[in-house]
Amino acid sequence: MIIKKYVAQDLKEAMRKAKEELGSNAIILQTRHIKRGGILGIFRSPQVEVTVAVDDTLQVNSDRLRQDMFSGSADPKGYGSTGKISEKERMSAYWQKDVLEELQKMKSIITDVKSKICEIESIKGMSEHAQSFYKRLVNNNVDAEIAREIVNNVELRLPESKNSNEDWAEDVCLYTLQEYMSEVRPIKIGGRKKGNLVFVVGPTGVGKTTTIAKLAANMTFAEGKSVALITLDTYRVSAAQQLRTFAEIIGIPISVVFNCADLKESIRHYRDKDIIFVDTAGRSPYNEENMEELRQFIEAARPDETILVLSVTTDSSDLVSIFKRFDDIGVDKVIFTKLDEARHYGQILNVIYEIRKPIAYFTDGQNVPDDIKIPDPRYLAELVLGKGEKYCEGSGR
Ligand SMILES: Nc1nc2c(ncn2[C@@H]2O[C@H](COP(=O)(O)OP(=O)(O)OP(=O)(O)O)[C@@H](O)[C@H]2O)c(=O)[nH]1
Ligand SMILES: [Mg+2]
Repeated sequence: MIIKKYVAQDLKEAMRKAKEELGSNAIILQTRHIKRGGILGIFRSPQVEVTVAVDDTLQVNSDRLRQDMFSGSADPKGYGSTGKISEKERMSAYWQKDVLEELQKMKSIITDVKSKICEIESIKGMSEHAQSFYKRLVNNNVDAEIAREIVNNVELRLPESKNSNEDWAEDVCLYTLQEYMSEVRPIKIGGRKKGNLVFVVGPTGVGKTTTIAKLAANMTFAEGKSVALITLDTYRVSAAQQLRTFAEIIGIPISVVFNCADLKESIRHYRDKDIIFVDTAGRSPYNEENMEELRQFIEAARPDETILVLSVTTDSSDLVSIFKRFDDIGVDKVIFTKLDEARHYGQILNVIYEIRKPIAYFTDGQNVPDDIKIPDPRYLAELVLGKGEKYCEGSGR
């Protein structure tokens, strides 16, 4: 293993230097900003120092080895302790790398084939309908095990005599799917309780602010409720401005708060409103500091509900792990966004199956306030089964 440091004006330049010397297999171990030059620290220009490593026995110079082999260079310099390597060593390094790559590919093919065989085995004895539903569910991103459980239930509900009726079988499948996603709980504000506090949390860019604008507009205009907004997103100037613009258009008050004391004060200030939405900064759920800060805001505010916004364009397993991180601070329900940007919807079922939380809404476009809906379980079931052309090109959405 060769480990070297390179200093340059920026990372790109430092990596260019490293790759020029060590080849394209150089791996970055560490990067840091350093200050160099200048008198008494004045006029110092920041530079970047990268520490890179390469495996000098095999990978490092494989590109050069290839070049040498094809160019027929008999005596390349700079390899091994003697500064030279023999033709035999070169050939061996070259083939070792290729063989390893091939083995890796074969391993992944075998894993795929194994899981396909398991799949076929597990649905072999089932009716044609059940097998076809299984394929449809898996093709729509439903996790294979969940799909198997669902078609098992469908199979149990399909009496022999009705087995041949395709429409009826599909209805049974949709009904079964519906049961898995039946818990729909939009925000309810009624009665005499005022100052209902709703925190909207989630990773970056999933549509938190836009969704709050849609909800606030609908509650104000369609339901005649009094709404106030608070934003904790003070990290980007444009973020607070984005919500402020929505608030101005809707004609509702908004506060931008920087700390827990201000937050409590704003909540007190809006205590006579029917509902107060708190917009939070989109932060990585894997950043402990971010999550701790959010936890402190939530502990200070003690919201009536905390809603996690998840985009269906995110992979199922990521959605579940995002949920788990946010659930540390307590999540009551979820909103799925960007349904219009997805082509398969099995991830909705996968996530709900795993997290067992109600769905409050889904959103299917950028238009405020129209593109938000209270989910109908039947409709969700149809999406998950890949029925219809809900959001596909040419469907007018
Ligand atoms: N296609 C589509 N775009 C959406 C939807 N909801 C929001 N967006 C868009 O997604 C982008 C990000 O939306 P924001 O509301 O700013 O997302 P955010 O979660 O508040 O982002 P941060 O505050 O930066 O974390 C914007 O361009 C929105 O118009 C949706 O349902 N469908
Ligand atoms: Mg936002």
